[in-house]
Amino acid sequence: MDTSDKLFAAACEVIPGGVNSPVRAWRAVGGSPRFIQRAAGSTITDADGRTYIDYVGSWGPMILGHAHHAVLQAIHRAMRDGTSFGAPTPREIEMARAICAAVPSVEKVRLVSSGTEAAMTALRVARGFTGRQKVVKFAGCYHGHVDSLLVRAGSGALTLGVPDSAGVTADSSRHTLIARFNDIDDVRALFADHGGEIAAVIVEPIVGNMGVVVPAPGFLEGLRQETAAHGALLIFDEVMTGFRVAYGGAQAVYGIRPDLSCFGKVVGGGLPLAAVGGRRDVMDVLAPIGPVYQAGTLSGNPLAVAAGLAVLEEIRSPAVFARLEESGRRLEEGLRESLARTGVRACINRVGSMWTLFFGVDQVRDFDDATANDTERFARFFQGMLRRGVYLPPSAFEAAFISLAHSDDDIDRTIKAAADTLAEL
Ligand code: KE4
Repeated sequence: MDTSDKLFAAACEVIPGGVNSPVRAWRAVGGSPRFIQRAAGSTITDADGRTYIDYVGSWGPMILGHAHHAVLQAIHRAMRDGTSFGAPTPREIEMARAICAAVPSVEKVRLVSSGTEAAMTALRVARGFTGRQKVVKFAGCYHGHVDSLLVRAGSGALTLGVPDSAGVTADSSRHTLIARFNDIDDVRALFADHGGEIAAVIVEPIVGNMGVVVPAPGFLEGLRQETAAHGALLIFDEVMTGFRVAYGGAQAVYGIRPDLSCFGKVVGGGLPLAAVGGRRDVMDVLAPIGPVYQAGTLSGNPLAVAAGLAVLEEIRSPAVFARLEESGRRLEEGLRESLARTGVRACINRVGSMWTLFFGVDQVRDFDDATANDTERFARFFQGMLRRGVYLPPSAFEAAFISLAHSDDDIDRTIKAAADTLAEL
């Protein structure tokens, strides 16, 4: 047994499943998870001293790479003044202004501590603003572990093969309507049946939680038109895509103006910070000025805001996203060449620095396509890559992430490891 195995056994004694978030348990890929000791730049090092090129990046936050000097300095400087006050601070204004400046559809922002909180708040705001109860989500999209959204969810819920969760009462999910991603007729049918009752449609504009699935041409525009026509709000869950696929998020890439947006991951620089923001008139329903209650002891935490601001400062230049796109393009090209050479049936979906390799299918456009992928073969690929020093997301239903710290040599080594692994699949 190596150190990670021993640590996992010990963890399982006192932590359910040995992890604090299910997807980390490697249930879908076999073996026991590597316990990580430290990380720097594009690499992580486990408790046995093995170093890997990291494509999880803490599930998205590490766009600069791990332990970036600007982020560490910002945290260190902030922590000397204290860690949390439970009172407003000047930096929270800076962060709210930075998000509003980056995302034109956002006029006001509420900072929270997780993407789940952001999505939960967005739903409550939409229901409070419209006075309606129903929400539309898409099979395979994941918006955190909000009861009413843990229905046909993606990410860890899909990874474990239980898109619906025990403990979610029929009452809390009966106002949740499910549509197929990329099927605007499905959405139109729901509005035809429930139009006046639907408070909002919530969507990952580029899905990361089925693995990466991109919106079909016209789909997001269709959602915008349908929601506007029926007085429902459009919520973009950009927890993963915000500040990841572009500085202005997926809404900048596709030119759509949602009513509310959720952010997380990158915006917190790896510390617990997320946000919900949008139209001024909609956000003003929030307490203390409006009737919709929402609160958080650590909301806008000074260290998390300092870390997030440091990241936003580092990624504001368009050259950053050009670099991420170039790294992503090179990796995709190399993987495609390896797939062609080995004749392994698979497809790659990628937007900028977020990507997924799906085995056993030729294209993945929605939940049905994604769930047809060969998860057994993915598990073997994952283990083969791990043996060759490449650490991928331990699930076929997740996005992998490239950071600015991934060098050309990292990309080349990843392609080589993939070529060797595919050859033995
Ligand atoms: P958190 O509550 O985990 O901060 O955010 C929930 C969330 C909301 N919306 C989207 C689009 C998300 O991707 C997430 C969280 N993503 C998963 C990975 N796909 C987090 C990893 C985990 O669950 O451990």
